[in-house]
Order: sequence, then C-alpha cells, then structure tokens
Amino acid sequence: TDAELDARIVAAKAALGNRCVILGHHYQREEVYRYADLTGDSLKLARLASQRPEADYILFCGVHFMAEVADILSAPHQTAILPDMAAGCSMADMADLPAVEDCWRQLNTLLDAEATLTPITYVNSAADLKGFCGEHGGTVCTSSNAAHVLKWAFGEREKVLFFPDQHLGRNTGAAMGIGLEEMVLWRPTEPMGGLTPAQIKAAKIILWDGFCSVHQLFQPAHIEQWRQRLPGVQVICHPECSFEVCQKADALGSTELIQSRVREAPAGSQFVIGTELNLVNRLKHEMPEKEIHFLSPTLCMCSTMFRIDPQHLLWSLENLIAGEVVNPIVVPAQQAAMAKVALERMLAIV
Ligand code: CIZ
Ligand code: SF4
Repeated sequence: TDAELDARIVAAKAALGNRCVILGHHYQREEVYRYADLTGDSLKLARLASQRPEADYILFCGVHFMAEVADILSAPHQTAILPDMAAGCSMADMADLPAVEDCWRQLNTLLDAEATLTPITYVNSAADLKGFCGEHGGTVCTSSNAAHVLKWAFGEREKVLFFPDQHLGRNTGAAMGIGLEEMVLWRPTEPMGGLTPAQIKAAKIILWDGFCSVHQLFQPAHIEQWRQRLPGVQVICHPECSFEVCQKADALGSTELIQSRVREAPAGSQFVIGTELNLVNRLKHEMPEKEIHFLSPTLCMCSTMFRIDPQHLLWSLENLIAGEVVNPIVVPAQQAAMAKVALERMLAIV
C-alpha cells in the first residue's frame, strides 16, 4: 500500500542519513518530489549536490542527462544514481555525437568551422556532446542562462551552432534581436542539413532540428483563449515552447524563473503557465491564494520524468542500505573531463 511504501522510504532515508542526498527536479511527480532533500532545475541541483561532500550517493530523481551532469560536477568519491535507467529525454536523444560531428565536418567544407562557429549545447544533451563543445571552444547553456551564453559566443566567433533544441535557440536569438532569417534549421538527415551554401553563410545561428515533445504541444491559440477568458492574466512560457507560442507570452523562463515569478506575485494574481504539468500543479497547491492555470486544455506530461516512481526510489534506497549501488551513472573519464571543460566555461560566463 501507499502507506507501507511511504514508511519504507522514510525508514530507508533515515538509515542512510547524510550519506545519501535525494535530488528532485521540478518536473517530478508529487509522490517522489516530497522525498527530495534538494529541489530545483538540473543545474541548481548539480551545484547543490557538489556542496554536500558528506553524501556519497546522489540519488537523482530526474532524467539521465541530469544525473550525468551531477556525476561530472560532483567530487570523485560521490556516485550519481538514476532510480530508473529508462528515464531519458527524447529531446536529448535527437542529437547524437556522430550526427553532430558529421554536421561539423560538412560545415567545415564551407567555412573554417573552428574559427567561425561556436558549438553550444543545451544542458538537455548527452555528456559526449558537452564534451564535443568543450573540445571545440564551445560551452553548455541552460534555459536560465541561454542569452548570456549566446552573447558570450558572439564575442568569440561570428556564428553559433546550437543543439539539440531549436526552440530555445530561436527564442533566445530572437530576444537578442537576431532576425528569423538569420537563424536556419539544420536537418541532420539531409545533405548539408537541407540548407544552401548561401543560407549557411548568411546565418548567425544554425539550429539543430530538435524539440521537446511535451512543450511542442502548447499552441498560440491556447494563449488567445486564456486571454479572452481572463483579460488581465500573465502568461509565462518555457522557452522550449515554439516561437509562435513564445511571441504571445508575457514572459519566458526556466522552471526556476517560473517558480519565483509566481511566488513573488501578490495574492489574487492570475497566471497561465506553459511548462510541464507537475510543476504547474505543485505551484497551484502551494499557492491557493493565486489563480494558476495550465496553458493547454489537454494534460501534457513528460513520460520519462514520470518513470521515476516511489517504487524505484525505494528500490534504490534499500539497495544502498544492502551495500548495492544500482544504476550508477558513470561518465567515462575522458568524456567527463571534456564535458567539465564546457560546463566550467559556462559557469564562468554566468
Ligand atoms: O534544466 C532543467 O532543469 C530543465 C530541463 C528545465 C528548466 O528550465 O529548468
Ligand atoms: Fe526532455 Fe522535454 Fe521531458 Fe524535459 S520535458 S526531460 S526536455 S522530454
């Protein structure tokens, strides 16, 4: 039963004490999130975990790339654990190292890639892609620092290759005043990304053809409908939403930004939020004195975030008590070193 499950998780946590820290991402379901010692977005969590040296185990209730970042940024004696290995990210899977290397090689036939292009990967990507960025003078960005990172990149080289999320890249570029015609879409399945040499030469940002299957479900019409219903409402969307949706929003931001905006608003404020359902529902319960709505009429959730359930959490904890580390996330040393270069470059920018 749920009560039994709850009692066993509480007991296992107590038995492990400070040796294990449980991290909970904003998109985790409530039944898991409630056991987290630390909560936040992926980067904040990785940073906080590295400040807990007494924790030998970092149990990441989130998705695979997040546990990889925790492994890379944590101390050598700390082990990152993902309670269910099936918790991946479909967006991260849209760009892999061979395809990005192939893109880089093709672009290099037209322009001196190493001198003209800065590769930037969204944190939602595999560790080897972060390593690629580390190796080629590029860096990583998150949804909270993408604008700072792009600004830095244009100070370094004239163009940016941005992967995997086309929407974060386009929305951030547009907010910086870069024209839509200066941002081109690279389709990895087509020769030369499906672009002409002239398009590539004129481009400021080359966007990888990736997206989030959850955030792509939000539509501009949803915003119009809410504005008709609630004329004074503030619409906040995650920048993984499409350009057309983001253009209609009042504000764009990461999960951390969305949470703090809503928390800071006075009682009676009305919000419509375009990001994963679990975060929106949590804010709703936390602040009944505010009116908070989910942007879409259908309930879109991240199915891989949802893989982490109390059963898997308990299983991980009880195995640790028995001396068994299941599902450790260990990024190979060479890859981790290059990925760390990219991540530390980002941490120095913002
Ligand atoms: O980096 C994160 O945690 C993600 C995936 C979203 C966000 O905006 O915080
Ligand atoms: Fe990936 Fe989208 Fe799920 Fe975030 S919400 S983990 S970007 S699939």
